[in-house]
Amino acid sequence: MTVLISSLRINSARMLESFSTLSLIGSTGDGGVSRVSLSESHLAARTWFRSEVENAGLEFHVDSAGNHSAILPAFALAGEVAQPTGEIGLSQKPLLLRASTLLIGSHLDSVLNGGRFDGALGVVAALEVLRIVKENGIRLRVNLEAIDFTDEEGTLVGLLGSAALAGRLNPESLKKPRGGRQNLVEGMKRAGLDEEGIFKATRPKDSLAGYLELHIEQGKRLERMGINIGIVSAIVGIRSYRLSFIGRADHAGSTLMTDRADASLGASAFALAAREIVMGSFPNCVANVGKMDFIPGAFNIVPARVDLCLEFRSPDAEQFENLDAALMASAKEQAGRFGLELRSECFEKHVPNLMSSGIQKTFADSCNDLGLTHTSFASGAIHDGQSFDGICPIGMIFVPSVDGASHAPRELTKWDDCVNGANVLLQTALKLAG
Ligand code: HGY
Ligand code: MN
Ligand code: MN
Repeated sequence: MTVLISSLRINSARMLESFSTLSLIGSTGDGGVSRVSLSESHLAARTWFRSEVENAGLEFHVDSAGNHSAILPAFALAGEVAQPTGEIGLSQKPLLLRASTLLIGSHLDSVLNGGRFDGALGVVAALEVLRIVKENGIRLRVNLEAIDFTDEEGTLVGLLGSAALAGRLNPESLKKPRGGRQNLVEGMKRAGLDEEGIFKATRPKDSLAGYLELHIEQGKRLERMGINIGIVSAIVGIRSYRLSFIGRADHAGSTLMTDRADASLGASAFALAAREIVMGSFPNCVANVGKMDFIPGAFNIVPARVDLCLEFRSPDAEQFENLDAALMASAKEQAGRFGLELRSECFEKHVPNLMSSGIQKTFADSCNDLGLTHTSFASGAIHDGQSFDGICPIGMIFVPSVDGASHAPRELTKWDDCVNGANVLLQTALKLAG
């Protein structure tokens, strides 16, 4: 039976069943999920993933960074002399060539009380692509690998699994992870991982043919424009700091306002100043103060210290440095204004990355073949593909987010849009791997 490859489509009902089952794992009951990296619910999702892979008759693999994969090995093309890998004689079985691998991935971990589509859609779609290729007996020159990367969200480190696989993990980022060293150690223990093993997950650079990812947009652009598919042109760079504004604990009642070294004032003034700086001088960047811990933290004690979690992002490397300098200068200024000491700790930095123009074109061809409208823009969220920049071609597509919502239980993408994205992923993987 010859299969017209361009006519192949994913099995929507099967993918929906997978996605719906996955959405129950770590469900917060309000449409969202909470599956923070290496938590029990995240590990339960990985157990589910393994059963899906094995039930689909695909090879299961987990590496020493905890990345979970389904693998569909490459097949020797008829008449091609293959180097058998350990098989005696020229068996009729397809030979597993020492081929390179096209990775199709995303992540099963979520942010705390997040949405059920962020990452999860990309993993179930990747799995569905391998199922379709397998059940149609399509022979590809490369291995196809659907992969769920460890700690994409940075609850512990950030892009941990993909950076480890790419050989780009900075040892410092595990020594001083943005999610806290103790949390990382406990997570690794729950998952049966160890630091040394994580660094051993590196793959040979020439073993990767490329990286593709389907993801929800997590913004309003596609919905506003009424367009089916976003072809990602670039992914922003990201930097995170912990800033500590240090004052002095005092009695909240008997200490004159003029006598206080109130840490809350410096931290609060900085949060407002950061917004002004970005909106005033860096309009295509963003900054976020996602957490402030007041220490000791009581009604009647003037805050001695406030630890503030700052994250900022830029699509442009040079502008990034200027934004970093402007924000740090402002933090110093606000600390000085209220007689506070400032301490800063910088966590992992990811530079902005361009997506492969070749893959962008192949995505566009697939959209056209499928009669889907498409546009191209940079991603304001970071993604695992950044770990592979300069190692293999990387490409991403987005599908619309209803009201742009994400990292919240109201995160939603219409199922037809999910199916559109998965079909573009399937057709593009076949074009690139064929
Ligand atoms: O934060 C992000 O950009 C992504 O969702 N990890
Ligand atoms: Mn994501
Ligand atoms: Mn996310």
